[in-house]
Amino acid sequence: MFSKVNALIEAAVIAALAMALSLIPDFASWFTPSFGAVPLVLFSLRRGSKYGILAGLIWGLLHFILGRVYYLSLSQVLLEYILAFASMGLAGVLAAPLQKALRQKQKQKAFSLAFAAAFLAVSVRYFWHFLAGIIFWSSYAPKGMSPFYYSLLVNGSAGIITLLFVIISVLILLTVQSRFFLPEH
Ligand code: 218
Repeated sequence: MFSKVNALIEAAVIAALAMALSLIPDFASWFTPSFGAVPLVLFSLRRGSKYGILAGLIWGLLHFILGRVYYLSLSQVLLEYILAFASMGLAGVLAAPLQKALRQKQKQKAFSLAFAAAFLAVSVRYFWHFLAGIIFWSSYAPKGMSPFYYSLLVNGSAGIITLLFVIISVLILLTVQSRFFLPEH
């Protein structure tokens, strides 16, 4: 199922890197960007969704090992630390078209595909957090604010800032080292 040893090793390293970046900042602020999303999306665009989802899953699981899980209930934790993190690997569904565009030197198409992949990964992940926000985090909403708008505000802003960081990184890497997205082994 996971036959490429190089890709497996990369998945483990990327998950560890994403987890290390998740420790910034060192306090719970749901408005802050998820810096770990950067290596995860880049890796998914290099290796495709199967390895990307695996790396996302490991990233989510590392939160348990390091005691970084905010637990409200079992279903909340499964939604926010398993499903949401694994979803980030979905960026990899556009890896093959991106690689084709790069090989054919279609720079503009490559940029569009990478942006679409980043948008897909980040929006699916934050959709799960948005949903969890309405269902599980409503008691944290300021008085008078509906759980829907509270969750949209919190997770929408975190999602947009995260997407911004991911898009800037993709733009830089595609410009200076597009070979990253064309693994040889
Ligand atoms: C309104 C609201 N507050 C907090 C959370 C929890 N949440 C949000 C974003 C990301 C993560 C994963 C760890 O970084 C978590 C647990 C929420 N969903 N909604």
